[in-house]
Amino acid sequence: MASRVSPPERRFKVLTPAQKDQFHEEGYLLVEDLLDPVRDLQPVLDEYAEILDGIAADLHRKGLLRSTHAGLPLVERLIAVCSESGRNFPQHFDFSLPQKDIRHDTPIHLGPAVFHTLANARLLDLVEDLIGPEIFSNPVQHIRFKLPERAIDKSSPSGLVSRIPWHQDNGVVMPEADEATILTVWLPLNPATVRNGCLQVVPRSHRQGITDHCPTSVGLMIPDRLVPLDRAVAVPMRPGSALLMDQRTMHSSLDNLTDDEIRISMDLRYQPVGQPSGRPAFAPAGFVARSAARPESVLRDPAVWAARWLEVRERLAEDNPVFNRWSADATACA
Ligand SMILES: O=C(O)CCC(=O)C(=O)O
Repeated sequence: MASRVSPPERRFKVLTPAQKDQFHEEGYLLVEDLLDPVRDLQPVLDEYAEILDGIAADLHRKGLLRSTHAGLPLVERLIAVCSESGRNFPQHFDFSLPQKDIRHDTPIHLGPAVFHTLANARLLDLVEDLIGPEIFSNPVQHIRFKLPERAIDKSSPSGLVSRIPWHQDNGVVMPEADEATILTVWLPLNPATVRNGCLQVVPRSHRQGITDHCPTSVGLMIPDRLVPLDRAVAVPMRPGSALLMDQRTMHSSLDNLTDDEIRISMDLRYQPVGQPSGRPAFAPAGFVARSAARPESVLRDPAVWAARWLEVRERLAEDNPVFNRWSADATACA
């Protein structure tokens, strides 16, 4: 019987040569209006509205909420649920695992709408423009619901709900990926503004290698004195736009200074097939997202992706892998 091989993808160029040059020169590139917010992003928000529904019902049952706040739109409802319960739920929403204390029942959201965003054809066309036709979806990936200050649970800090300090993505993974090419694609699902905590980048900082990072409660941080802060540029964005970053570009996010907005974003990473992911503990959950050479290797089934993450969780609940190379005792952190 003939083997069933998927037809080759139709591919469209997204970037002009000038945009590619700009990316390589500056270490970042804003690509406006890449995706359609209604067609491409709303299904993800709908999936998260369902997750929140389950969280609210559970808290209400336990007597931790007076009402489930049903009927409120996603942002208003999440703020109401977090501020009234005094709790945040970053891990219930995230589509990756935490870097410590992984249990057999650690929450993780592995819905089809999230998978279809990771594998979005237009997004992959863009990625292909920079890294070529053999594309691996790196498992270092997150959704962040950046809450207003009043809704943050200060007893349980998380970089998924609060400001992220200066860092390079290359610094956040293990040295095995120092020579790899890992492209970060940052996607806001609603408007990212200077007031609600958009990203800021240091142009051309990708040219200087990896700077020392220090562990903090919300993730790894380059001490401010090692960051050329005078060159930092804030990058407000519309939903549907994409910010591309080199793995060595220094970036951080601003505080959410609003009272009633949540900045919602996905940060995704892609690299050429066959390179080390930088997070070996999660590597089996990465997948071939596009391949001209071996189209049959492309993962198309969200259920298989979800099952791989659950297998990784099973294994890591028994294991205690090392996730980072930096120590708080380093001279740079004093
Ligand atoms: O979304 C944020 O606030 C920070 C994201 C980030 O730093 C990253 O994707 O590496």
